Amino acid sequence: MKKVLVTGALGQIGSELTLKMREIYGTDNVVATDIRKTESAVVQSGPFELLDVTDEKEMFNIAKKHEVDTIIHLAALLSATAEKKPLLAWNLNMGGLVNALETARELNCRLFTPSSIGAFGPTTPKDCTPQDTIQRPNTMYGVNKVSGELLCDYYYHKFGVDTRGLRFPGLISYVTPPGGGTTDYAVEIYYEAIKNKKYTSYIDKGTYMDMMYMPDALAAIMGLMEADAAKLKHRNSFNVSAMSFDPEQIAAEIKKHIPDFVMNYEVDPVRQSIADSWPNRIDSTSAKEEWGFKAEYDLEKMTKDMLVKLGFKSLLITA
Ligand code: AKB
Repeated sequence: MKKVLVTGALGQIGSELTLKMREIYGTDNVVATDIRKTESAVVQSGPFELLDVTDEKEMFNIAKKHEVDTIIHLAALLSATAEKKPLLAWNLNMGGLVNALETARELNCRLFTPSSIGAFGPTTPKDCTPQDTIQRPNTMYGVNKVSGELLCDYYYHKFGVDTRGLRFPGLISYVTPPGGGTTDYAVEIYYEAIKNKKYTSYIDKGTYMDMMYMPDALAAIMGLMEADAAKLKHRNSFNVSAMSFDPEQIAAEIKKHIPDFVMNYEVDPVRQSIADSWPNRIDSTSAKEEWGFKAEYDLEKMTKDMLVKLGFKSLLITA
């Protein structure tokens, strides 16, 4: 990766990945784009262009102007929003991806785009979910993710575009909050624990989902994009997970630092049914074997770091 274009650069992954890549590849070599412009570090610290990813011509022109060799296509709606606005999700998630793939084909770029645990469905094996398995999701987000995986493989086989992807679990970060996802509770809980010492979970006890701390997710994207193509048996997309927990377990971990933290439940049927259709824990063996994926953070280490980074000062943490 010498010169990179990032779409959705002000979103949850993009806002951290852009800054990290600017540190590694050089500020001018990472061009951030988003549909909106803010006063954020991403906009201030390097090249930035306004881009609606459904505008193919504009995407092509920006990529050509900056002579990029890699596209990190992140702009998309997450699962809960996609379920509320399925047609918008189809148009944005699939339209944006087709435009990114076409731009990559025409300009001979590599392309990364995230898939998700949402690419699995109720008939997928729930535990130790294999890399290659049944994918019949019953959500619009899942339909987008499976179609995206297939389309990226198609562009690789048909046109030789170097497409690569990861099936991300819920991503947890103290920098930019996610929006419209099913796993967002695992981020909100830390903010509420510090602010109010209580949290009402919209996901029920006993609902296990895969999760990952953002530093591991950023390392995974760059690790996969730098991996030797000859070693990749899979491309779109690799299972990657760092931990799996249910709301009771994350609450218990927070309680170790904030003993009077209280967890309540008010289950949201839409997000609960999405969560119920996803695996409990996926198997990341192919990612480990083919390009050396590894995660540094488990629930305990992540919780300590999240609380410290969000400004919580605890004797238990510093002891
Ligand atoms: C979501 O909840 O929609 C995302 C995901 C797991 O893809 N965080």
